[in-house]
Amino acid sequence: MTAPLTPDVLDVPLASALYRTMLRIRRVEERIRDLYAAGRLPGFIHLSIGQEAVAAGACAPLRRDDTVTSTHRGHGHYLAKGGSLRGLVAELYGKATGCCRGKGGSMHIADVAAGYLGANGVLTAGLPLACGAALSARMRGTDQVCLAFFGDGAANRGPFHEAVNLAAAWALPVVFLCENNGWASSTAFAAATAGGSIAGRAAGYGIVGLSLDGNEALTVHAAVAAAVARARAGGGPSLLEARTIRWQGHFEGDPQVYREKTEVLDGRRADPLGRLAERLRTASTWDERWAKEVEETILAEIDDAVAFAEASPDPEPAAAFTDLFVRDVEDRRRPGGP
Ligand SMILES: Cc1ncc(C[n+]2csc(CCOP(=O)(O)OP(=O)(O)O)c2C)c(N)n1
Repeated sequence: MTAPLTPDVLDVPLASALYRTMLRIRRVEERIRDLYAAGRLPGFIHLSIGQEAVAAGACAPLRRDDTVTSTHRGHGHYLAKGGSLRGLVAELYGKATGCCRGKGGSMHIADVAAGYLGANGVLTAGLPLACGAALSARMRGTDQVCLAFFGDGAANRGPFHEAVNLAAAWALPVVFLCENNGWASSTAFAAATAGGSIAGRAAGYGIVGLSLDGNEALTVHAAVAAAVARARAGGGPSLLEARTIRWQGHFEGDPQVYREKTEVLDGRRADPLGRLAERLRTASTWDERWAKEVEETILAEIDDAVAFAEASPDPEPAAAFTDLFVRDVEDRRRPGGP
């Protein structure tokens, strides 16, 4: 059940691409953290700093027309799925140019064009949606796969079992990916979770279950690539569990009185970015100039997204009454629509 999946031979282009995606997520979220602390962003913010290997490794094997459902901690998932950085940042600012026209905010980022069916403030709500997306793909005769991200806390709610059961019974093309960061808000994994593993529950549904080192991007990539291939070929769902560590509080501003400071220090030692850089270095393929260029490009892109968001207009008050029903969305898609 524990996956021996880290490939021995390094695929340098893949490792480099994953590194770039992870660094981009890290730098974007650091900026979001600072903007939030400065009072520039409204609402609640949940960051995934330290967990970037899961987002990057899981989304890389997906096609653009594959779909993803996400959680309240979904900025990294959105960026890894190919979402718009400008759209994300403007959405966090609540601006009309945001990917949800400023009406979603951090916990409700959605972008159908990018195959990102939505972050979700309702814990576990993405799992039944993933079954719907997968069933829709089958009924439309496509080979699209849906990947559902969720946390270990979410796995203890009823919809997790309903969704995994249905997907298994109907052999739906879903990859269930639990991002187990050891905590559900302030509740420790062990305190609320029977059986010691989320992946172990797969046996009860007769599907493949794998527990992975979620700080190893290449391991996550290999496991998800295999699960996606299986789902695409009609082999049904898989239940993967990527064990990782969240470096920040549950939400920005969380005083984290429930955990030892040493845990975050351990997390920093297991830094998925550092590990991947080390892997490239050991293979003698690390290029300082390349790394610097990647960093600079990312920082410039973030500056651009922040400037774009700050210069963008707020939504018109009347916009509160649009996008409420699917009809609105269809009207807009029609040529000459509003
Ligand atoms: C149905 C529901 N119940 C409770 C909450 C409150 N809540 C928000 S996040 C969270 C814990 C989530 O833990 P986990 O699923 O492990 O994800 P993580 O925050 O660790 O990424 C809870 C209980 C909620 N949003 N929705």
